[in-house]
Amino acid sequence: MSYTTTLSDQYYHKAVTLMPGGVNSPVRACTNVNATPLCIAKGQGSHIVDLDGNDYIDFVLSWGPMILGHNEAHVHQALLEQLALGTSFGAPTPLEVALAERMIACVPGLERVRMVNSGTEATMSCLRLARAATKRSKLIKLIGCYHGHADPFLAKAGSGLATLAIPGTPGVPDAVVQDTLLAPYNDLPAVADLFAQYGSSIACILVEPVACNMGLVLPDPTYLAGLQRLAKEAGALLLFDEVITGFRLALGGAQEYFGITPDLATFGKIIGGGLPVGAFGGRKDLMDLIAPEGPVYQAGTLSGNPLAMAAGLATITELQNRDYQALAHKTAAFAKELHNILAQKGVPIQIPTIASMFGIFFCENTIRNFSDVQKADPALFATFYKQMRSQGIYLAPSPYETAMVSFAHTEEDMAKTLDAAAKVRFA
Ligand code: HOZ
Repeated sequence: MSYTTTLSDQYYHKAVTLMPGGVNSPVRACTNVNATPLCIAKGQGSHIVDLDGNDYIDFVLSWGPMILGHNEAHVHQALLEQLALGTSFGAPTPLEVALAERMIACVPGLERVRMVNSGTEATMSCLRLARAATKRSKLIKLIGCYHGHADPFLAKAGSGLATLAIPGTPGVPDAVVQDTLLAPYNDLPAVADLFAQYGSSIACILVEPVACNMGLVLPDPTYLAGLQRLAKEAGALLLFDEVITGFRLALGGAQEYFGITPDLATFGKIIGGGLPVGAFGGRKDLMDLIAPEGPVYQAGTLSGNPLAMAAGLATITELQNRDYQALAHKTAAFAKELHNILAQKGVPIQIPTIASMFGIFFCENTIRNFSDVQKADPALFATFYKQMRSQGIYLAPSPYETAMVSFAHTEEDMAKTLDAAAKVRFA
């Protein structure tokens, strides 16, 4: 393919005169890999096409939602049908009831659910509920986990904050993050220490059950059960942020995959089928505290938006017919080959994988937490990213994000990606 990005670059140069950094979310600016963003024209299946007509195999998948691939036929049809009926009413519709019913049927710990518009909104509302239910204010957050951009979560967070090396952010009052207690991921003694020190004021532990926003970091086999035990002993709640893992690790998300049922959980991405959506839910006794059933206020004009509900419902319905294990096997086989190809080039490399996700870390050490992640070589990552992109392979432009595989990725896509990796030069 001839790879020129003239039109993408033109758009980007106009965009920087109109929007901060020329983007609507920081990581996609590609600054840390010393590249400019591609402007995307369309997507179909596992491929996207930029304005210049370059075709890419997409391992970003809109950062997670497009598990069926782009423009999937059932989702497309569901959206067309709803479009003809109207796009927003700010009132109940059958679709939101159908999606709630489907989610509750799939996710083990979900007895009640509230739809919102983004993962950030879900997680900030869920924290409010946890604080109200326990009448406590502090939360334990794991270093390198990312829970959206609400104030209490912007302490040593992953994703864009890690990519741009922003430890916290101006604009968040000290008093707000004082209630955010931090512990390294996969370190149960550190969490036990926090409970020993602040036990009676800790409302909850909030965790990505698989950390997907500091690259991909898997929980140690006993970690999630350990967090659950520590929370329970202290009368605190366990919150799973399943915005990425929900309906990706399995239909029942991390709760099904690991057999651990949290008190509350948040969702986003896949449940909107590519439209803006979020949700939080869990134990009925806790969710009954949400207004108007209870006193904990939470609201939204576009919550339960019928287009988003239609896309989400069509996606989950289709996922119920799909083979998650086969997708996991395909991803694991690919990750193993990719590891071999890169290791043969003499670069240090770790490719952790779980279900349909993999991480890319240019380092020797196995990855268990954020400080391990920080030992990876950013220059090698940037070299890899740019050479893969110029060969038609679209990866997240940051080692602090996770690569996604969809049901639409073919064996040919995977083979082409491995061929491209074999051609990357690091010297
Ligand atoms: N922070 C999100 C990924 N983990 C979204 C990044 C983006 O949309 O640019």
